[in-house]
Amino acid sequence: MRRVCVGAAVAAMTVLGAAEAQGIRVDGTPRAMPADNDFAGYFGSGPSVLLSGASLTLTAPAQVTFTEFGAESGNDNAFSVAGIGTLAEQRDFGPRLRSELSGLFPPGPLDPYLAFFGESGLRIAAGSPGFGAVVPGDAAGLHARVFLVLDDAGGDDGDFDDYIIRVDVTPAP
Ligand SMILES: [Ca+2]
Ligand SMILES: [Ca+2]
Ligand SMILES: [Ca+2]
Repeated sequence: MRRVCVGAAVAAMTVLGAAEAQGIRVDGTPRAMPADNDFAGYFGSGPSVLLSGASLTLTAPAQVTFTEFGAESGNDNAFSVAGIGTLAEQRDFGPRLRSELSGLFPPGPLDPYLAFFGESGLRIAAGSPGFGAVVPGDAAGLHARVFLVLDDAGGDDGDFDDYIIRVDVTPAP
């Protein structure tokens, strides 16, 4: 009887192990969190890392949800997911969860789908300098949640808090 229980526990651990391979990888240039990033205390309880020029990759098919988290700019910034829709900055600070976009994505680069839009419609695509991400302290790992953080002037003041989108990744149903 005991052996059966151990077997069940091992099976459960195997399932968890498989789930851990699911996630999002973020590449970019690590930099210190700017002192004037007004959201620095809201990115989660553990240590986190800011990456500029962020580039996102999915390791497995996933449901990815993009939720408007906050904004500091007071500008008309926006965030677009190609084929799904656009979130428009609501010009209040947050943090709070507001409108969201969600879709099923294949494994591979997410960059072709993602862009912020700054003042005058300036497009700030994934991988470009003003497109940042805040990830948990183990930046090189796979993540279930990251934050996309815009510097809407493309590096003008470098505070990366002008428009913030929370990204949540769950296994494809
Ligand atoms: Ca700021
Ligand atoms: Ca800025
Ligand atoms: Ca700002």
